[in-house]
Amino acid sequence: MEKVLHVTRSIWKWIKLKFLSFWYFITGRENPHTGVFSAEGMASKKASGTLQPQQQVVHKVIMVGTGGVGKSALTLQFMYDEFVEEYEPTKADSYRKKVVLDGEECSIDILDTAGQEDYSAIRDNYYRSGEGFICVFSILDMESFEATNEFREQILRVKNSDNSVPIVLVGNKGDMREQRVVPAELCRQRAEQWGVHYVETSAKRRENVDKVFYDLMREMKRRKGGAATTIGIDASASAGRKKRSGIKKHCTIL
Ligand SMILES: Nc1nc2c(ncn2[C@@H]2O[C@H](COP(=O)(O)OP(=O)(O)OP(=O)(O)O)[C@@H](O)[C@H]2O)c(=O)[nH]1
Ligand SMILES: [Mg+2]
Repeated sequence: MEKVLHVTRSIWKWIKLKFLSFWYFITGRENPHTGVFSAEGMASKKASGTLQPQQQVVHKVIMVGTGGVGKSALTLQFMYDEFVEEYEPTKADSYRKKVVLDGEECSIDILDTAGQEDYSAIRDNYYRSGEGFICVFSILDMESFEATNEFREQILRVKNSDNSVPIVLVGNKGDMREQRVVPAELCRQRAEQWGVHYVETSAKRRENVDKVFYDLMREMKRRKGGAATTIGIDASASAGRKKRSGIKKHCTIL
């Protein structure tokens, strides 16, 4: 008898849960048991501009610059606190990390692109999806510095913008400053000309790495205002997972 009662209670509980899930789905209300919104509910919340915890803001960042300047090294330091000495040219790698930006939890998507010339034709497609760009050169390589102008022009062209795309100019390999060939003054001038921040980094020593990403995210957040990109519930769980598959003038020297 007790067994029959137990089975009946379980079936009743199951029917109740299914009914409630269906109810929350069709009304678009938050299910207090799961914290999950229906798709419709999410859309209306997004339109009203109030982001719930499950709908995190995502900042989409793209690493650009010529081959060998340290785009991957900076990305890997930011993601995993590790420095890779060996040079392995990138084709395209994407990463996602949950971060707390000025007290607010959000996510950053990083697309680490290929600097080598062979891949230049596919850059347009990548740039289209970017909201902010980290334009990297090596302070040991004048050509890589010169090339930053072309990267910026391509970004502005693809984004159909005059100069309102968030960009940070980064001079990397700061740990080898005694061998520098790009004068710091020239870097500052270029950043001033572009109206962006200039930061000198060392991916090897993890100097100013976080600053680059956080400065850019702040700028992106400021410009996005209410129209933030959001991700759904399932994507927000992928913290730290590698998914292989008018600006103030500012300068930071180490
Ligand atoms: N000393 C020093 N070496 C660095 C630094 N950053 C990167 N490197 C080295 O420079 C080489 C190239 O670095 P990558 O990060 O692979 O360069 P990349 O810009 O991603 O190159 P592509 O993927 O071809 O576009 C590697 O051997 C790194 O170890 C740095 O801050 N200091
Ligand atoms: Mg790379």
